[in-house]
Amino acid sequence: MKVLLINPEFPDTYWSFRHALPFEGKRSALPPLGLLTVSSLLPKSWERRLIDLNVRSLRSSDIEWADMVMATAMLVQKDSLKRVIQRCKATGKRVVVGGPYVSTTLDELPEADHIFVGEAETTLPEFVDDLRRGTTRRTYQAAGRPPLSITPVPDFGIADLKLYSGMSVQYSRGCPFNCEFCDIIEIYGRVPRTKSNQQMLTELDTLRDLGWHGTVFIVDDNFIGNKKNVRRLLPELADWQKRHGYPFTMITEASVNLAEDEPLLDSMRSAGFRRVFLGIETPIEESLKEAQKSQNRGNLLDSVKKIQSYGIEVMAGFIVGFDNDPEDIFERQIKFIRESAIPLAMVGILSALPDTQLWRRLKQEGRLLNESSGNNTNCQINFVPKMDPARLITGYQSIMRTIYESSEYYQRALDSLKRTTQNSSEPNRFGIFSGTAAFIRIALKLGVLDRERKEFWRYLAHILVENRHRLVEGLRLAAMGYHFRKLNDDMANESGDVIGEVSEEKWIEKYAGFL
Ligand code: B12
Ligand code: SF4
Repeated sequence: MKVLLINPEFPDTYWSFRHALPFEGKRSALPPLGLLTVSSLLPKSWERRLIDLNVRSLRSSDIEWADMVMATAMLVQKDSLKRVIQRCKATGKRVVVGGPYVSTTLDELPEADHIFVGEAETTLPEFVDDLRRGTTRRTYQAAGRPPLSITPVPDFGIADLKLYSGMSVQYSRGCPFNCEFCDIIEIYGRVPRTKSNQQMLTELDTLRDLGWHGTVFIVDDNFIGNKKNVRRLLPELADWQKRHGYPFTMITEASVNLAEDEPLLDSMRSAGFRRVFLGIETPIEESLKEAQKSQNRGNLLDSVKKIQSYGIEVMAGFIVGFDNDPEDIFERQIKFIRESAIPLAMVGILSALPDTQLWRRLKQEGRLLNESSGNNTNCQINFVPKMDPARLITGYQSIMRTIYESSEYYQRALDSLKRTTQNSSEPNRFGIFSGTAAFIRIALKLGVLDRERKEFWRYLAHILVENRHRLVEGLRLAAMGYHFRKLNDDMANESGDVIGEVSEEKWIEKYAGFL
Protein backbone atom coordinates (compact mmCIF):
# COMPACT_ATOMS: atom_id res chain seq x y z
CA MET A 1 0.00 0.00 0.00
CA LYS A 2 1.32 3.46 -0.94
CA VAL A 3 -0.03 6.27 1.21
CA LEU A 4 0.24 9.97 0.41
CA LEU A 5 -0.08 12.11 3.54
CA ILE A 6 -1.20 15.65 2.71
CA ASN A 7 -1.22 18.79 4.86
CA PRO A 8 -3.37 21.42 3.08
CA GLU A 9 -2.31 25.03 2.69
CA PHE A 10 -2.72 27.62 5.47
CA PRO A 11 -4.05 31.02 4.51
CA ASP A 12 -1.86 34.00 5.32
CA THR A 13 -2.50 34.78 8.92
CA TYR A 14 -0.58 36.08 11.90
CA TRP A 15 0.37 32.47 12.56
CA SER A 16 1.67 31.76 9.06
CA PHE A 17 4.82 33.85 9.71
CA ARG A 18 5.06 34.19 5.94
CA HIS A 19 6.98 37.46 6.02
CA ALA A 20 9.42 36.28 8.70
CA LEU A 21 10.31 32.78 7.53
CA PRO A 22 12.28 33.80 4.41
CA PHE A 23 14.82 35.60 6.63
CA GLU A 24 15.92 32.26 8.01
CA GLY A 25 15.48 30.50 4.67
CA LYS A 26 12.52 28.42 5.90
CA ARG A 27 9.17 27.69 4.28
CA SER A 28 6.93 26.85 7.21
CA ALA A 29 6.90 27.19 10.99
CA LEU A 30 6.31 23.57 12.00
CA PRO A 31 5.66 20.20 10.33
CA PRO A 32 2.17 18.67 10.65
CA LEU A 33 2.62 16.53 13.76
CA GLY A 34 -0.83 14.92 13.39
CA LEU A 35 0.18 13.42 10.04
CA LEU A 36 3.61 12.35 11.32
CA THR A 37 1.78 10.50 14.10
CA VAL A 38 -0.70 8.97 11.66
CA SER A 39 2.23 7.77 9.55
CA SER A 40 3.70 5.96 12.57
CA LEU A 41 0.37 4.25 13.24
CA LEU A 42 0.31 2.66 9.75
CA PRO A 43 1.75 -0.83 9.13
CA LYS A 44 5.54 -0.73 8.74
CA SER A 45 5.34 -2.46 5.36
CA TRP A 46 3.28 0.38 3.82
CA GLU A 47 5.10 3.04 1.83
CA ARG A 48 4.39 6.65 2.75
CA ARG A 49 5.21 10.12 1.49
CA LEU A 50 4.42 13.46 3.09
CA ILE A 51 3.33 16.45 1.01
CA ASP A 52 3.00 19.60 3.06
CA LEU A 53 1.42 22.18 0.77
CA ASN A 54 2.98 24.89 2.90
CA VAL A 55 6.43 23.89 1.74
CA ARG A 56 5.77 22.56 -1.75
CA SER A 57 2.98 22.05 -4.27
CA LEU A 58 1.03 18.88 -4.95
CA ARG A 59 2.00 17.36 -8.29
CA SER A 60 -0.17 15.05 -10.35
CA SER A 61 2.65 12.49 -10.19
CA ASP A 62 2.38 12.50 -6.37
CA ILE A 63 -1.29 11.55 -6.59
CA GLU A 64 -0.67 8.97 -9.32
CA TRP A 65 1.98 7.29 -7.14
CA ALA A 66 -0.46 6.74 -4.26
CA ASP A 67 -3.03 4.01 -3.60
CA MET A 68 -4.59 6.02 -0.81
CA VAL A 69 -4.53 9.66 0.31
CA MET A 70 -4.68 10.71 3.97
CA ALA A 71 -5.19 14.38 4.75
CA THR A 72 -5.40 16.41 7.92
CA ALA A 73 -6.88 19.90 8.43
CA MET A 74 -7.70 22.67 10.84
CA LEU A 75 -10.77 24.76 10.12
CA VAL A 76 -8.62 27.42 8.41
CA GLN A 77 -7.38 24.82 5.92
CA LYS A 78 -10.89 23.85 4.87
CA ASP A 79 -10.81 25.38 1.37
CA SER A 80 -7.43 23.95 0.50
CA LEU A 81 -8.57 20.56 1.87
CA LYS A 82 -11.61 20.64 -0.42
CA ARG A 83 -9.40 21.24 -3.46
CA VAL A 84 -7.08 18.41 -2.43
CA ILE A 85 -10.00 16.01 -2.03
CA GLN A 86 -11.48 16.98 -5.40
CA ARG A 87 -8.16 16.41 -7.20
CA CYS A 88 -7.51 13.07 -5.54
CA LYS A 89 -11.07 11.79 -5.96
CA ALA A 90 -10.99 12.79 -9.64
CA THR A 91 -8.19 10.25 -10.15
CA GLY A 92 -10.13 7.58 -8.29
CA LYS A 93 -8.06 7.51 -5.11
CA ARG A 94 -9.44 6.48 -1.75
CA VAL A 95 -9.35 9.59 0.45
CA VAL A 96 -9.19 9.55 4.24
CA VAL A 97 -9.51 12.74 6.34
CA GLY A 98 -8.90 13.42 10.04
CA GLY A 99 -7.76 16.21 12.36
CA PRO A 100 -9.35 19.13 14.24
CA TYR A 101 -11.56 20.40 11.38
CA VAL A 102 -13.48 17.20 10.78
CA SER A 103 -13.42 16.40 14.48
CA THR A 104 -15.35 19.55 15.34
CA THR A 105 -17.45 20.27 12.28
CA LEU A 106 -21.10 19.53 12.82
CA ASP A 107 -22.31 19.75 9.26
CA GLU A 108 -20.70 20.20 5.85
CA LEU A 109 -18.29 17.28 6.09
CA PRO A 110 -15.84 16.98 3.19
CA GLU A 111 -16.48 14.50 0.38
CA ALA A 112 -13.90 12.02 1.60
CA ASP A 113 -14.34 8.23 1.67
CA HIS A 114 -13.47 7.96 5.36
CA ILE A 115 -13.69 10.54 8.13
CA PHE A 116 -11.77 10.16 11.40
CA VAL A 117 -13.33 12.01 14.29
CA GLY A 118 -10.98 12.63 17.24
CA GLU A 119 -7.72 10.97 18.06
CA ALA A 120 -6.64 8.10 15.83
CA GLU A 121 -4.47 5.90 18.06
CA THR A 122 -7.15 3.20 18.35
CA THR A 123 -9.29 3.86 15.28
CA LEU A 124 -6.53 3.80 12.66
CA PRO A 125 -5.39 0.24 13.48
CA GLU A 126 -9.08 -0.74 13.35
CA PHE A 127 -9.39 0.86 9.90
CA VAL A 128 -6.30 -1.02 8.66
CA ASP A 129 -7.89 -4.31 9.79
CA ASP A 130 -11.20 -3.35 8.14
CA LEU A 131 -9.35 -2.58 4.90
CA ARG A 132 -7.81 -6.05 4.91
CA ARG A 133 -11.21 -7.62 5.52
CA GLY A 134 -13.01 -5.30 3.07
CA THR A 135 -15.37 -4.02 5.77
CA THR A 136 -14.45 -0.33 6.04
CA ARG A 137 -16.92 2.31 7.32
CA ARG A 138 -17.31 5.97 6.38
CA THR A 139 -16.85 7.32 9.89
CA TYR A 140 -14.41 6.25 12.55
CA GLN A 141 -14.84 7.70 16.00
CA ALA A 142 -12.94 6.47 19.01
CA ALA A 143 -15.10 5.30 21.89
CA GLY A 144 -12.92 7.13 24.44
CA ARG A 145 -9.78 9.24 24.58
CA PRO A 146 -6.70 7.03 24.21
CA PRO A 147 -3.88 7.10 26.78
CA LEU A 148 -0.79 8.73 25.28
CA SER A 149 1.28 5.70 26.29
CA ILE A 150 0.06 4.10 23.04
CA THR A 151 1.08 7.08 20.86
CA PRO A 152 4.08 6.05 18.79
CA VAL A 153 7.13 8.22 18.13
CA PRO A 154 6.04 10.46 15.25
CA ASP A 155 7.55 9.64 11.88
CA PHE A 156 9.73 12.80 11.82
CA GLY A 157 11.89 11.26 9.09
CA ILE A 158 9.23 11.67 6.38
CA ALA A 159 9.35 15.48 6.70
CA ASP A 160 12.07 17.54 5.07
CA LEU A 161 13.24 19.01 8.39
CA LYS A 162 15.42 21.72 6.91
CA LEU A 163 12.37 23.49 5.44
CA TYR A 164 10.86 24.16 8.90
CA SER A 165 11.83 26.76 11.44
CA GLY A 166 10.95 24.53 14.40
CA MET A 167 10.03 20.95 15.24
CA SER A 168 7.00 19.99 17.28
CA VAL A 169 6.61 17.30 19.90
CA GLN A 170 3.62 16.72 22.13
CA TYR A 171 3.75 15.80 25.81
CA SER A 172 0.11 16.09 26.83
CA ARG A 173 -3.39 16.45 25.42
CA GLY A 174 -6.29 18.18 27.14
CA CYS A 175 -6.57 20.93 29.74
CA PRO A 176 -8.17 20.95 33.21
CA PHE A 177 -9.71 24.43 32.82
CA ASN A 178 -13.10 25.32 31.44
CA CYS A 179 -12.87 28.46 29.27
CA GLU A 180 -16.19 29.05 27.57
CA PHE A 181 -14.81 29.69 24.08
CA CYS A 182 -12.33 26.81 24.08
CA ASP A 183 -12.61 23.88 21.69
CA ILE A 184 -9.58 22.10 23.11
CA ILE A 185 -11.54 20.73 26.04
CA GLU A 186 -14.25 19.53 23.65
CA ILE A 187 -11.75 17.78 21.37
CA TYR A 188 -9.12 16.54 23.83
CA GLY A 189 -10.99 16.61 27.15
CA ARG A 190 -10.44 18.14 30.58
CA VAL A 191 -8.27 15.39 32.01
CA PRO A 192 -4.75 16.04 30.69
CA ARG A 193 -3.11 12.85 29.52
CA THR A 194 0.67 12.78 29.25
CA LYS A 195 3.36 10.66 27.66
CA SER A 196 5.97 9.03 29.88
CA ASN A 197 9.35 10.69 30.42
CA GLN A 198 10.94 7.91 28.39
CA GLN A 199 8.59 8.51 25.44
CA MET A 200 9.51 12.20 25.46
CA LEU A 201 13.24 11.59 25.62
CA THR A 202 12.99 9.02 22.83
CA GLU A 203 11.26 11.62 20.64
CA LEU A 204 14.00 14.14 21.37
CA ASP A 205 16.66 11.50 20.65
CA THR A 206 14.96 10.79 17.34
CA LEU A 207 15.00 14.46 16.36
CA ARG A 208 18.63 14.77 17.39
CA ASP A 209 19.57 11.62 15.44
CA LEU A 210 17.93 13.19 12.40
CA GLY A 211 20.30 16.13 12.79
CA TRP A 212 17.82 18.62 14.19
CA HIS A 213 19.03 21.43 16.45
CA GLY A 214 17.26 24.66 17.32
CA THR A 215 13.66 25.28 18.25
CA VAL A 216 11.45 22.51 19.61
CA PHE A 217 7.84 23.49 20.29
CA ILE A 218 6.03 21.32 22.85
CA VAL A 219 2.63 21.79 21.23
CA ASP A 220 0.53 20.98 24.29
CA ASP A 221 -2.75 22.77 24.87
CA ASN A 222 -1.49 23.50 28.36
CA PHE A 223 1.96 22.12 29.19
CA ILE A 224 1.29 22.48 32.93
CA GLY A 225 -2.19 20.92 32.75
CA ASN A 226 -0.88 17.90 34.65
CA LYS A 227 1.60 19.58 37.00
CA LYS A 228 2.42 16.41 38.90
CA ASN A 229 3.76 14.68 35.79
CA VAL A 230 5.43 17.82 34.42
CA ARG A 231 7.37 18.21 37.65
CA ARG A 232 8.71 14.69 37.14
CA LEU A 233 9.55 15.29 33.48
CA LEU A 234 11.46 18.56 33.76
CA PRO A 235 14.55 17.37 35.70
CA GLU A 236 15.02 14.53 33.20
CA LEU A 237 14.60 16.97 30.34
CA ALA A 238 17.18 19.29 31.90
CA ASP A 239 19.62 16.37 32.27
CA TRP A 240 19.06 15.37 28.67
CA GLN A 241 19.72 18.91 27.46
CA LYS A 242 22.89 19.17 29.53
CA ARG A 243 24.15 15.77 28.40
CA HIS A 244 23.75 16.77 24.77
CA GLY A 245 25.06 20.33 25.06
CA TYR A 246 21.67 22.10 24.97
CA PRO A 247 20.74 21.36 21.34
CA PHE A 248 17.13 22.54 21.68
CA THR A 249 15.45 25.81 22.61
CA MET A 250 12.12 24.78 24.10
CA ILE A 251 8.86 26.66 23.54
CA THR A 252 5.44 25.77 24.83
CA GLU A 253 1.92 26.92 25.72
CA ALA A 254 0.71 27.19 29.30
CA SER A 255 -1.99 28.71 31.45
CA VAL A 256 -1.23 31.94 33.34
CA ASN A 257 -1.16 30.18 36.73
CA LEU A 258 2.35 29.08 35.73
CA ALA A 259 3.44 32.36 37.35
CA GLU A 260 2.30 31.09 40.75
CA ASP A 261 4.74 28.19 40.73
CA GLU A 262 8.32 29.42 41.00
CA PRO A 263 9.94 25.98 41.43
CA LEU A 264 8.23 24.92 38.20
CA LEU A 265 9.46 28.06 36.43
CA ASP A 266 12.95 27.35 37.67
CA SER A 267 12.81 23.78 36.33
CA MET A 268 11.54 25.04 33.01
CA ARG A 269 14.43 27.47 32.75
CA SER A 270 16.90 24.67 33.51
CA ALA A 271 15.31 22.46 30.86
CA GLY A 272 15.89 25.15 28.23
CA PHE A 273 12.46 26.78 27.95
CA ARG A 274 12.89 30.23 26.48
CA ARG A 275 9.40 31.16 25.26
CA VAL A 276 5.90 30.43 26.47
CA PHE A 277 2.54 31.26 24.94
CA LEU A 278 -0.10 32.28 27.50
CA GLY A 279 -3.84 32.68 27.11
CA ILE A 280 -4.19 36.08 28.78
CA GLU A 281 -7.23 37.10 26.69
CA THR A 282 -8.13 40.34 28.47
CA PRO A 283 -7.23 42.55 31.42
CA ILE A 284 -10.97 43.07 32.13
CA GLU A 285 -12.04 41.07 35.18
CA GLU A 286 -15.73 40.92 34.20
CA SER A 287 -14.86 39.56 30.75
CA LEU A 288 -12.58 36.93 32.28
CA LYS A 289 -15.44 35.87 34.53
CA GLU A 290 -17.75 35.66 31.54
CA ALA A 291 -15.17 33.47 29.76
CA GLN A 292 -14.95 31.22 32.87
CA LYS A 293 -11.22 31.93 32.91
CA SER A 294 -10.76 31.68 36.66
CA GLN A 295 -7.10 30.69 36.36
CA ASN A 296 -6.26 34.24 35.17
CA ARG A 297 -6.77 35.59 38.64
CA GLY A 298 -4.66 38.18 40.43
CA ASN A 299 -2.51 40.84 38.86
CA LEU A 300 -1.92 39.66 35.29
CA LEU A 301 0.85 42.17 34.70
CA ASP A 302 2.79 40.82 37.67
CA SER A 303 2.24 37.27 36.43
CA VAL A 304 3.82 38.13 33.08
CA LYS A 305 6.75 39.86 34.77
CA LYS A 306 7.33 36.87 37.04
CA ILE A 307 7.58 34.50 34.07
CA GLN A 308 9.86 36.92 32.21
CA SER A 309 12.13 37.11 35.25
CA TYR A 310 12.93 33.43 34.65
CA GLY A 311 14.41 34.27 31.26
CA ILE A 312 11.29 33.14 29.43
CA GLU A 313 9.82 35.42 26.76
CA VAL A 314 6.06 35.69 27.04
CA MET A 315 3.90 35.48 23.92
CA ALA A 316 0.18 35.71 24.48
CA GLY A 317 -3.30 35.56 23.02
CA PHE A 318 -5.75 38.43 23.56
CA ILE A 319 -9.43 38.62 22.71
CA VAL A 320 -11.89 41.47 22.21
CA GLY A 321 -15.62 41.07 21.73
CA PHE A 322 -16.73 39.68 25.09
CA ASP A 323 -20.21 40.77 26.23
CA ASN A 324 -18.66 42.51 29.25
CA ASP A 325 -16.02 44.45 27.34
CA PRO A 326 -16.22 48.15 28.26
CA GLU A 327 -16.17 50.93 25.66
CA ASP A 328 -12.47 51.61 26.29
CA ILE A 329 -11.45 47.95 25.87
CA PHE A 330 -9.21 48.72 22.89
CA GLU A 331 -7.13 51.32 24.74
CA ARG A 332 -6.90 49.03 27.77
CA GLN A 333 -5.66 46.10 25.71
CA ILE A 334 -3.03 48.32 24.08
CA LYS A 335 -1.92 49.61 27.49
CA PHE A 336 -1.68 46.09 28.90
CA ILE A 337 0.30 44.76 25.92
CA ARG A 338 2.65 47.75 26.12
CA GLU A 339 3.24 47.46 29.87
CA SER A 340 3.64 43.71 29.82
CA ALA A 341 6.35 43.90 27.12
CA ILE A 342 4.85 41.06 25.11
CA PRO A 343 6.28 41.47 21.61
CA LEU A 344 4.22 38.71 19.98
CA ALA A 345 0.68 39.55 21.02
CA MET A 346 -1.89 37.56 19.06
CA VAL A 347 -5.03 39.64 19.28
CA GLY A 348 -8.25 38.25 17.85
CA ILE A 349 -11.96 38.96 17.83
CA LEU A 350 -13.93 36.44 19.89
CA SER A 351 -15.02 33.59 17.65
CA ALA A 352 -17.57 30.91 18.42
CA LEU A 353 -15.92 27.66 17.35
CA PRO A 354 -18.22 24.73 16.57
CA ASP A 355 -19.73 22.89 19.51
CA THR A 356 -18.00 24.90 22.24
CA GLN A 357 -19.84 26.12 25.35
CA LEU A 358 -19.82 29.60 23.80
CA TRP A 359 -21.32 28.25 20.58
CA ARG A 360 -24.09 26.51 22.51
CA ARG A 361 -24.89 29.61 24.63
CA LEU A 362 -25.00 31.95 21.63
CA LYS A 363 -27.17 29.49 19.75
CA GLN A 364 -29.58 29.40 22.65
CA GLU A 365 -29.60 33.20 22.77
CA GLY A 366 -30.26 33.35 19.01
CA ARG A 367 -27.00 35.22 18.41
CA LEU A 368 -25.10 32.69 16.32
CA LEU A 369 -24.65 33.73 12.67
CA ASN A 370 -22.52 31.24 10.78
CA GLU A 371 -19.62 28.82 11.07
CA SER A 372 -16.36 30.37 12.21
CA SER A 373 -13.65 30.66 9.56
CA GLY A 374 -11.25 29.31 12.21
CA ASN A 375 -9.11 32.45 11.87
CA ASN A 376 -9.93 34.93 14.61
CA THR A 377 -7.75 37.68 13.17
CA ASN A 378 -9.57 38.28 9.89
CA CYS A 379 -12.22 40.73 11.18
CA GLN A 380 -15.10 38.32 10.70
CA ILE A 381 -17.58 37.99 13.54
CA ASN A 382 -19.75 34.88 13.55
CA PHE A 383 -22.19 36.01 16.25
CA VAL A 384 -24.12 39.15 17.17
CA PRO A 385 -21.86 40.97 19.64
CA LYS A 386 -23.11 43.24 22.42
CA MET A 387 -20.91 46.05 21.15
CA ASP A 388 -21.74 47.72 17.83
CA PRO A 389 -19.98 45.34 15.36
CA ALA A 390 -18.58 48.22 13.33
CA ARG A 391 -16.99 49.65 16.45
CA LEU A 392 -15.65 46.23 17.39
CA ILE A 393 -13.96 45.78 14.03
CA THR A 394 -12.48 49.27 13.84
CA GLY A 395 -11.42 49.08 17.49
CA TYR A 396 -9.77 45.72 16.84
CA GLN A 397 -7.94 47.16 13.86
CA SER A 398 -6.77 50.11 15.91
CA ILE A 399 -5.17 47.67 18.39
CA MET A 400 -3.35 45.85 15.61
CA ARG A 401 -2.20 49.07 13.95
CA THR A 402 -0.91 50.47 17.22
CA ILE A 403 0.87 47.46 18.67
CA TYR A 404 2.64 46.58 15.43
CA GLU A 405 3.61 50.11 14.52
CA SER A 406 7.44 50.01 14.34
CA SER A 407 8.50 52.18 17.27
CA GLU A 408 5.84 50.66 19.55
CA TYR A 409 6.82 47.11 18.60
CA TYR A 410 10.59 47.66 18.84
CA GLN A 411 10.13 49.23 22.28
CA ARG A 412 8.22 46.16 23.51
CA ALA A 413 10.91 43.90 22.06
CA LEU A 414 13.63 45.87 23.87
CA ASP A 415 11.68 45.79 27.14
CA SER A 416 11.12 42.06 26.75
CA LEU A 417 14.84 41.43 26.11
CA LYS A 418 15.70 43.42 29.22
CA ARG A 419 13.23 41.54 31.40
CA THR A 420 14.23 38.09 30.15
CA THR A 421 17.89 38.26 31.05
CA GLN A 422 19.38 34.80 30.85
CA ASN A 423 22.45 33.12 32.21
CA SER A 424 25.23 32.04 29.88
CA SER A 425 24.08 28.42 29.55
CA GLU A 426 21.20 29.40 27.29
CA PRO A 427 20.64 26.98 24.45
CA ASN A 428 20.27 29.72 21.86
CA ARG A 429 23.73 29.31 20.49
CA PHE A 430 22.44 27.12 17.67
CA GLY A 431 19.68 29.60 16.76
CA ILE A 432 19.27 29.71 13.02
CA PHE A 433 19.08 33.46 13.08
CA SER A 434 22.67 33.51 14.21
CA GLY A 435 23.61 32.48 10.69
CA THR A 436 25.37 35.21 8.75
CA ALA A 437 23.00 34.79 5.83
CA ALA A 438 20.01 35.48 8.06
CA PHE A 439 21.70 38.53 9.52
CA ILE A 440 22.46 39.94 6.07
CA ARG A 441 18.89 39.33 4.89
CA ILE A 442 17.42 41.06 7.95
CA ALA A 443 19.83 43.99 7.76
CA LEU A 444 19.16 44.46 4.06
CA LYS A 445 15.40 44.19 4.26
CA LEU A 446 14.72 46.01 7.54
CA GLY A 447 17.74 48.31 7.60
CA VAL A 448 17.98 49.36 3.95
CA LEU A 449 14.83 48.62 1.96
CA ASP A 450 12.15 49.08 4.62
CA ARG A 451 10.51 52.47 5.07
CA GLU A 452 10.90 52.06 8.84
CA ARG A 453 14.68 51.53 8.59
CA LYS A 454 15.53 54.33 11.03
CA GLU A 455 13.56 52.58 13.77
CA PHE A 456 15.38 49.34 12.99
CA TRP A 457 18.85 50.88 13.38
CA ARG A 458 17.78 52.66 16.57
CA TYR A 459 16.54 49.31 17.91
CA LEU A 460 19.74 47.53 16.92
CA ALA A 461 21.87 50.24 18.50
CA HIS A 462 19.98 49.81 21.79
CA ILE A 463 20.55 46.06 21.73
CA LEU A 464 24.25 46.47 21.01
CA VAL A 465 24.67 48.93 23.85
CA GLU A 466 22.41 47.36 26.47
CA ASN A 467 22.04 43.72 25.56
CA ARG A 468 24.75 42.71 23.12
CA HIS A 469 24.61 39.00 24.06
CA ARG A 470 20.93 38.94 23.03
CA LEU A 471 21.58 40.04 19.44
CA VAL A 472 20.33 36.77 17.94
CA GLU A 473 17.09 37.01 19.92
CA GLY A 474 16.77 40.66 18.99
CA LEU A 475 17.03 39.89 15.30
CA ARG A 476 14.46 37.13 15.57
CA LEU A 477 12.06 39.56 17.21
CA ALA A 478 12.73 42.18 14.53
CA ALA A 479 11.87 39.62 11.83
CA MET A 480 8.65 38.65 13.60
CA GLY A 481 7.64 42.29 14.02
CA TYR A 482 8.15 42.82 10.31
CA HIS A 483 5.81 39.90 9.58
CA PHE A 484 3.03 41.34 11.75
CA ARG A 485 3.42 44.84 10.33
CA LYS A 486 3.39 43.58 6.72
CA LEU A 487 0.33 41.48 7.37
CA ASN A 488 -1.45 44.47 8.86
CA ASP A 489 -0.53 46.53 5.80
CA ASP A 490 -1.75 43.79 3.45
CA MET A 491 -5.02 43.44 5.32
CA ALA A 492 -5.60 47.17 5.42
CA ASN A 493 -4.99 47.37 1.65
CA GLU A 494 -7.32 44.50 0.92
CA SER A 495 -10.18 45.50 3.18
CA GLY A 496 -9.47 49.14 3.99
CA ASP A 497 -12.51 50.76 2.49
CA VAL A 498 -14.96 48.06 3.42
CA ILE A 499 -13.89 47.81 7.02
CA GLY A 500 -13.05 51.47 7.43
CA GLU A 501 -16.57 52.38 6.48
CA VAL A 502 -18.42 49.44 7.91
CA SER A 503 -21.60 50.56 9.60
CA GLU A 504 -23.95 48.65 11.83
CA GLU A 505 -26.68 48.78 9.13
CA LYS A 506 -24.33 47.35 6.49
CA TRP A 507 -23.23 44.61 8.85
CA ILE A 508 -26.77 43.63 9.78
CA GLU A 509 -27.73 43.70 6.08
CA LYS A 510 -24.87 41.33 5.29
CA TYR A 511 -25.98 38.84 7.92
CA ALA A 512 -29.73 39.44 7.62
CA GLY A 513 -30.22 35.96 6.18
CA PHE A 514 -28.71 34.32 9.22
CA LEU A 515 -30.52 36.50 11.71
C1 B12 B 1 1.04 23.32 16.73
C2 B12 B 1 -0.25 24.02 16.43
C3 B12 B 1 -0.22 25.01 15.46
C4 B12 B 1 0.99 25.34 14.60
C5 B12 B 1 0.86 24.64 13.22
C6 B12 B 1 1.44 23.30 13.18
C7 B12 B 1 1.18 22.58 11.87
N1 B12 B 1 2.00 22.76 10.88
O1 B12 B 1 0.25 21.85 11.75
C8 B12 B 1 0.83 26.86 14.43
C9 B12 B 1 1.43 27.57 15.62
C10 B12 B 1 1.44 27.44 13.15
C11 B12 B 1 -0.69 26.93 14.49
C12 B12 B 1 -1.43 27.92 13.93
C13 B12 B 1 -2.80 28.00 14.00
N2 B12 B 1 -3.62 27.22 14.72
CO1 B12 B 1 -3.02 25.68 15.68
N3 B12 B 1 -2.57 24.33 16.87
C14 B12 B 1 -1.46 23.71 17.11
C15 B12 B 1 -1.67 22.72 18.26
C16 B12 B 1 -1.26 23.42 19.54
C17 B12 B 1 -0.97 21.40 18.13
C18 B12 B 1 -1.19 20.69 16.79
C19 B12 B 1 -0.52 19.36 16.84
O2 B12 B 1 0.56 19.20 16.33
N4 B12 B 1 -1.13 18.39 17.56
C20 B12 B 1 -0.58 17.08 17.79
C21 B12 B 1 -1.25 16.03 16.91
C22 B12 B 1 -0.69 14.67 17.22
O3 B12 B 1 -2.63 16.05 17.18
P1 B12 B 1 -3.73 16.16 16.01
O4 B12 B 1 -3.26 17.06 14.95
O5 B12 B 1 -5.03 16.40 16.61
O6 B12 B 1 -3.70 14.68 15.38
C23 B12 B 1 -4.36 13.57 15.97
C24 B12 B 1 -5.82 13.44 15.52
O7 B12 B 1 -6.47 14.66 15.26
C25 B12 B 1 -5.76 12.55 14.33
N5 B12 B 1 -5.51 13.11 13.01
C26 B12 B 1 -5.01 14.30 12.65
N6 B12 B 1 -4.92 14.37 11.32
C27 B12 B 1 -5.35 13.21 10.82
C28 B12 B 1 -5.45 12.76 9.50
C29 B12 B 1 -5.93 11.48 9.27
C30 B12 B 1 -6.04 10.98 7.87
C31 B12 B 1 -6.31 10.64 10.35
C32 B12 B 1 -6.80 9.28 10.10
C33 B12 B 1 -6.21 11.11 11.67
C34 B12 B 1 -5.73 12.38 11.88
O8 B12 B 1 -4.69 11.68 14.61
C35 B12 B 1 -3.70 12.32 15.42
C36 B12 B 1 -3.32 11.35 16.52
O9 B12 B 1 -4.42 11.09 17.36
C37 B12 B 1 -3.22 22.51 18.19
C38 B12 B 1 -3.87 22.04 19.46
C39 B12 B 1 -3.83 20.52 19.55
N7 B12 B 1 -3.93 20.02 20.72
O10 B12 B 1 -3.72 19.78 18.61
C40 B12 B 1 -3.69 23.86 17.68
C41 B12 B 1 -4.93 23.91 16.80
C42 B12 B 1 -4.87 22.79 15.82
N8 B12 B 1 -4.77 25.20 16.11
C43 B12 B 1 -5.86 25.83 15.94
C44 B12 B 1 -5.98 27.11 15.34
C45 B12 B 1 -7.34 27.78 15.39
C46 B12 B 1 -4.89 27.73 14.72
C47 B12 B 1 -4.90 29.08 14.01
C48 B12 B 1 -6.06 29.28 13.05
C49 B12 B 1 -4.82 30.19 15.05
C50 B12 B 1 -5.26 31.56 14.57
N9 B12 B 1 -6.22 32.08 15.24
O11 B12 B 1 -4.75 32.10 13.63
C51 B12 B 1 -3.56 29.05 13.24
C52 B12 B 1 -3.74 28.57 11.78
C53 B12 B 1 -2.47 28.39 11.03
C54 B12 B 1 -2.23 29.48 10.07
N10 B12 B 1 -1.06 29.56 9.54
O12 B12 B 1 -3.07 30.23 9.79
C55 B12 B 1 -7.04 25.06 16.50
C56 B12 B 1 -7.85 24.39 15.40
C57 B12 B 1 -9.33 24.41 15.67
C58 B12 B 1 -10.10 23.77 14.53
N11 B12 B 1 -11.25 23.21 14.85
O13 B12 B 1 -9.71 23.79 13.41
C59 B12 B 1 -6.33 24.08 17.50
C60 B12 B 1 -7.04 22.75 17.75
C61 B12 B 1 -6.14 24.87 18.82
C62 B12 B 1 -7.43 25.38 19.42
N12 B12 B 1 -7.42 26.10 20.46
O14 B12 B 1 -8.50 25.21 19.00
N13 B12 B 1 -1.21 25.89 15.20
S1 SF4 C 1 -6.63 27.38 29.53
FE1 SF4 C 1 -6.47 27.35 27.28
S2 SF4 C 1 -6.61 25.19 26.68
FE2 SF4 C 1 -7.31 25.36 28.82
S3 SF4 C 1 -9.55 25.53 28.70
FE3 SF4 C 1 -8.72 27.61 28.73
S4 SF4 C 1 -8.43 28.22 26.58
FE4 SF4 C 1 -8.71 25.99 26.67
